[in-house]
Amino acid sequence: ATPNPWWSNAVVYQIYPRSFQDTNGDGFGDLKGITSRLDYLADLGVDVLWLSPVYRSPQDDNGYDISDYQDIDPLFGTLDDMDELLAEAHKRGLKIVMDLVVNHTSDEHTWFEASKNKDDEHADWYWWRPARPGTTAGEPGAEPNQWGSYFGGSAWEYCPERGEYYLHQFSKKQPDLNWENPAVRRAVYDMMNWWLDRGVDGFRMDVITLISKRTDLSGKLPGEYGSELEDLPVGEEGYSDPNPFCADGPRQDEFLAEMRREVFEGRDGFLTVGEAPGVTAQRNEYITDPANGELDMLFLFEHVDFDCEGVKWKPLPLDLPKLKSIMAGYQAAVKNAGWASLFTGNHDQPRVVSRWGDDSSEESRVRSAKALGLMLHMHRGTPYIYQGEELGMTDAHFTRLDQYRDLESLNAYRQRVEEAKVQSPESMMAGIAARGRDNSRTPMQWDGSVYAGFTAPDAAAEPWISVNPNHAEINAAGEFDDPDSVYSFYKRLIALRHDMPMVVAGDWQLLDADDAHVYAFTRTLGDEKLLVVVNMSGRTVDLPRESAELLAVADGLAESNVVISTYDAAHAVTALAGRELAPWEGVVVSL
Ligand code: TEU
Ligand code: CA
Repeated sequence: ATPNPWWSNAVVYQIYPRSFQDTNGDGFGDLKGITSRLDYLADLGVDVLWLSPVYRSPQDDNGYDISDYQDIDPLFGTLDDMDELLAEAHKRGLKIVMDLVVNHTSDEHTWFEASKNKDDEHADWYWWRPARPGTTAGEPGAEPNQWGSYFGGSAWEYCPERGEYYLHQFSKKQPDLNWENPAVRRAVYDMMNWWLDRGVDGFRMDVITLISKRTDLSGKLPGEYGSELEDLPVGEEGYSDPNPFCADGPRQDEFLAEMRREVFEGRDGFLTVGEAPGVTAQRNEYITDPANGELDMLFLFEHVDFDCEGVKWKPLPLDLPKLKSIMAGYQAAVKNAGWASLFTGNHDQPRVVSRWGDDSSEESRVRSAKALGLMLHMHRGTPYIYQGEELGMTDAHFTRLDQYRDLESLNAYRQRVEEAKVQSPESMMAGIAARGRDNSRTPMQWDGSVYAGFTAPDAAAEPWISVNPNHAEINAAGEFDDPDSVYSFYKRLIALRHDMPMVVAGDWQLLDADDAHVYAFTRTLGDEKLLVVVNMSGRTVDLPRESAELLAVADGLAESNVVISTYDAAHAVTALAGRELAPWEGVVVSL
């Protein structure tokens, strides 16, 4: 078998630059801010930093709308600042992975400006389509098909200069690139090589599994006038979902294999992770199997999409057996080939301690943050830590619409409450409070000062989004030297992955799948076995049957058997001897 690639025992830390550290007092995080915090990240023990986009952008979708892939937006600094960050990170043994957003560009990219002219060489770089026959271009109902945008409204925007519509699965300022056009692919690969030659260590690839769209033999998209599939089902907001026709499309493998050849061949020490909404665990194995030369790993989304009533704005409480079955599917799919990413948080998700833990008291917040971290990091795969997760940072708990910044939430409120009238204001505000993306975008909490040390107390401008008031109790300064802090616990989890081959390579096997409160599984490597049991609730619970039976065969457990636990080792031994777990008690024991 191929030797374990370097990233199989790495831990990746995601930085959302806009909210990480501001050094020039404009209320926005910047590259110099990241450089100033590298010692903190090196101390935490992570190996790779993934930066959300810092390229030139109108910031319509906070940088996921790129207008120049080979320049840094002045909001974050300059290319020199980027070069300094790369040098300083590499000095500390930290790798830097950039966010590659090439399913779409900004509508302010020169490629898109040029594409508005049908005679330009860029005319076919995007998805342009005429109005439906028999309609008036620009009028409602004239759109080429019924697709809706992830960010509300139609996925088609009329461009008067060209007299046609362009496709945008995301905001109207994010036109989809036409990957069927080899010139587009060439331009993307050249840009990627430019960054890798500059010292970047790889890419997180934004919705890279949406780049191959399903069309019929005549090149018509589903739902287009005259296409084989004309009438698409429409949802409660009056649009149809583009995902089934764009996720993991017919040329997905071809494009990823071509990218691997054209960009990564001959290089080493890099990491590629593809964001893959709508891709199944089985396809994860194929796409990440090194034999197929595509990507090193994927982000799958079933585990962060299931706890709602079909739409994220109608959240449901955690159904633990359902989560366990999804995670078991992920693990089973890469048992023999391929690799898994492990995440519960990122800049698009709410904070996991608020979503699946309990942030209602300091005690339950700290315990549940540790339990959730232990649960995730003891799986087989590469863990991703989202900035602030290592501190146990919580959701924003905003109460007013004007506190939110994210166009996804603001558009959804207007679309669902005011236009389609499919959700009440109260229900929608509760949904945004529980699942809005701004929950994870409040400034990083460095200390207890007025803006949490994210920006100076006398900064010229307020932070772009409110600092969470609980930064007085939850901040890095207060946790750094506290052995019982969430920060110190994450440090130990990260060290385990570096020090215990079992944690990296051990087979994963779920136990007690149906238990509604305990997440239990084993890791096995040769004749070594670890038992992981996590009480994912705030009540004392009995150990479920299979876990208890496994413990019974192990003679008396001693504290030396406890690898890590969310209480202390003595508490763990007593609890397991009593076949019970205290609230949010997570224990890893070697049997
Ligand atoms: O996210 C893609 C995506 O699927 C998101 O729409 C996310 O799943 C959803 O918002 C959760 O409700 C990527 C980026 O991570 C996101 O920040 C961008 O807004 C999006 O692509 C467009 O670039
Ligand atoms: Ca700044």
